[in-house]
Amino acid sequence: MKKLLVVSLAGLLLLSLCTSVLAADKIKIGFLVKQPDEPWFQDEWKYAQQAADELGFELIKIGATDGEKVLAGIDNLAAQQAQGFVICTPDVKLGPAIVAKAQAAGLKVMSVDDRFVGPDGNPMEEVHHMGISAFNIGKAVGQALVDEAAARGWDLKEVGFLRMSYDQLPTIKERTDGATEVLVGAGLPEANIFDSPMKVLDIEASMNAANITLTKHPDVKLWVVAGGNDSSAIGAVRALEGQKVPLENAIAVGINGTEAVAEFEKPEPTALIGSILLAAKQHGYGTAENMFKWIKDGVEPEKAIWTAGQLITRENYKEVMGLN
Ligand code: FCA
Repeated sequence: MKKLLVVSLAGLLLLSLCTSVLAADKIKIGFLVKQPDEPWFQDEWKYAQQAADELGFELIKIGATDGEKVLAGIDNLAAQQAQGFVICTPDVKLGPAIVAKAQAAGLKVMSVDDRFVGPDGNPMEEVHHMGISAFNIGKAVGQALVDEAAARGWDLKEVGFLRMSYDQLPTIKERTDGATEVLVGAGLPEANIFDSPMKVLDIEASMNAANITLTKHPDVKLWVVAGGNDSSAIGAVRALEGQKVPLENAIAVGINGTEAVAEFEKPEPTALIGSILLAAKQHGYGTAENMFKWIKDGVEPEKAIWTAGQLITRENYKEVMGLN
């Protein structure tokens, strides 16, 4: 009996030793995002978690809304013995500080969505990155606006362009630049571009910026709206509604797709007629998987990966997104 007890105790000990070794061996990867409340980032986390579950690593999600939280988050990852992290930084100028801190802690780092900017103002090309083809996606927004304006029989010379800009972030500037190029190319006069700088990238800031522009230009009757993402377009749509601009006089197209879906699901249409749906799975699952393989097998990810988008509208979003 005593022998049996000793043997089974030894067995238990071995088992617990094995599981703790296994737990210690499990690769840990951080995923830091700048706006954890935005549906886009919730999607990235969701897909990164899917990668963790399927590939067998531990994902540590950190909402990093400012520089302090980013640096504390990296400390936290180091304390938990993580081996690397993927980050969409709240400020691209933090790039050098993030890299230095990651190196000091022996953590691998990859950026997603917003590319780090170095002290010289140029993108930090040495840091592995996955981002969207921002200028082309902006052009797709411009084209969707031009097509809808044509379908409504509008003369672009009479149309005002609510440009919801956020020029301090290069990926966003490229998007609004792309939309602008197409609109101007199609005949929208430069004088009709009403730049509406946003203080932050959310719906409220977009609404505030659009309200300032709309109040200054009560003479403009027809409006097109483009911005860096869905929130930037949706806030302006709310401002147009608030200023009683009729639905048939306003056309807005967003980017991301995630927030646009909530607009499309409303029983009554709004001025947001479309959005460029981005590849959230690639950005969430793909970056986490790349980081995992880099840590586990030493397979270095591609230095820069640029993803595409696809126009979704109230009519086709369910089909395109497989929501049927
Ligand atoms: C930026 C924007 C997000 C999303 C992402 C791909 O980070 O803030 O909304 O568009 O690029």
